[in-house]
Amino acid sequence: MRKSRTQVGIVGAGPAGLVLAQRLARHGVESVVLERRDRAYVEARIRAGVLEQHTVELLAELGVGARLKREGLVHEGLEICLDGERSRLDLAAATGGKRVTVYGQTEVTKDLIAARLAAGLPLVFEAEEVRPLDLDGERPRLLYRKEGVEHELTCDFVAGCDGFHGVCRASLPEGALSLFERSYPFAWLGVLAEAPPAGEELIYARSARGFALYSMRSPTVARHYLQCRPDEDLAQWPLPRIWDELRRRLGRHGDLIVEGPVTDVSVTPMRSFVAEPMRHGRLFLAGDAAHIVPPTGAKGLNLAVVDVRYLSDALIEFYESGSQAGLEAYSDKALARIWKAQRFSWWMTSLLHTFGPEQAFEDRIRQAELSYLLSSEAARTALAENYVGLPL
Ligand code: RFL
Ligand code: PHB
Repeated sequence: MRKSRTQVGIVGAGPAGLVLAQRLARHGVESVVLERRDRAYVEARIRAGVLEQHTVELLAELGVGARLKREGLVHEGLEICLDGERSRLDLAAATGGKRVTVYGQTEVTKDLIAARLAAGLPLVFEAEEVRPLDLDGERPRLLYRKEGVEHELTCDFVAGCDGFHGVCRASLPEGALSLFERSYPFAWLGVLAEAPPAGEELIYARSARGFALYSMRSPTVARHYLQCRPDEDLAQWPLPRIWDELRRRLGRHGDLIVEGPVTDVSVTPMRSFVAEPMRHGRLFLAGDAAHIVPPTGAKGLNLAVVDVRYLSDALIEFYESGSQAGLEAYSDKALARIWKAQRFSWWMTSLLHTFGPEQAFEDRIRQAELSYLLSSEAARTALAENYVGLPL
C-alpha cells in the first residue's frame, strides 16, 4: 500500500473537479484529483456547449481563459421556433447586457487539464476502484488502485465531483441524503457534424414532431439535438433520417440545415435530480454528483462551476482563518441557487417538448404559454435572466 496525504482529495476530473483543483491551487490549498478514466476519454466526452458569463469570468480569473476568449462565440440572443415561426429573444437587451458564450465542455476540460499538468500538480488518471472511507472522522481517506498498486490518500476533506454515477454519493449511509427526482418520457438524440450551424444563434424549436435544438461548437461545427424516445435504438436513425428530421422540425426554415460529415451520435436521457444536503461529514458533493438538470436550459456545467466556486471559497477561508462557517453554509447556499435552476430547466423542458396524445390539454396550455412568452416582454425577460444565469 502506497500512502500519501493532501489537504483536499478530489474525486472526478470533470469540470467540477478540475475547476475546484485549479481555484484551490491559486490560493495555496493542496489537492489531488483522482479520475477513473484516461485523459483521452475525458477530453473527448461531448457534452455541454453554453457557458454563462460568470463561468467565463471564473475561467479567466483562474488563468484558463485565453483560448476561450479567442475561440468562444459570444451570443447576445437566441431563437425560439414555434411550429415553423422564428422569433429572436435578445438576451443582452433583456438583462442589461449579459450574454452567453458557446465553447465546448471538451475544450474547457482540455484547458484545465493542460493547466494542471503544466503546473506539475497531481492529477491521477485511471485511478481504479476509488473508495472513500472515514468520511465522518477528521481524517477521511481515499483508497484506489493505479497500475496494479494500491494507494491510500489521507485528506482533510473529500470533494465528490464524480458525476451522477460516481462513487462518493453512493458511498454514504442509507438515509443520509434526501433524494428528489423526476424523469421525462423522452431523451435527446445528439449529433455533432462538420457543417455550419443552422443559424448565427441557437434555435430552440417546438413542433408537432417534437423538440429540436440547433446549436454549434464553432462556425464550422454544428451540434444538433432531436427529441426522441428514452429507449431509442440508434440503428433506426441512419444519417439521412436524422438530417431529414432536423429539417422537418424547423418547418419552412428547414433549408437552414446544411449537412456535413457526422463525427458523433448519442442518446441522452433527461432527468431532474437533487440530493440534499450536499455535505456529509468531511465529504462535500459538487456538480452532477449532487444534481442533474435536463439540458434544455443549458445549466448543468454552469451549476457545477458555481458549486465549486462556493466550495473553494469555503475551503480557502478554512485554511486561511480556521473558520468552518463557509463549510457549514455550503450546502444551503448552493442548493438555494440550484433549485432555481432546476425550476427553470424543468420549465423549459416542459414547455418545448411534446408529451404525446394523453396530454392533449397540457399540450394546448404549453402552446398558449409559448405564444404568451413570445408576445410579452415581461415573460421574455424572465426567460432571459434565467438563461444567462441568475446572480451568484
Ligand atoms: P462530470 O462531467 O460527469 O465529471 C465527473 C467525473 O468523475 C469521473 N468519475 C470518477 N472518478 C473516479 N472514481 C469514480 N468512481 C468516478 N466516477 C466518475 C468521471 O469519469 C468524470 O470525469 O460531472 P461535473 O464535473 O459535475 O460536470 C457536470 C457537467 O458535465 C454536466 O452538468 C453538463 O455536461 C450538462 N450539460 C450542459 N450543461 C451546461 O451548462 N450547458 C449545456 O449546454 C449543457 N449541455 C449537458 C449538455 C449534458 C449533456 N449530456 C450528455 C448529459 C448536453 C448534453 C447532451
Ligand atoms: C449544446 O450545444 O450542446 C447545448 C446547447 C444548449 C442547450 C443544451 C446543449 O440547452
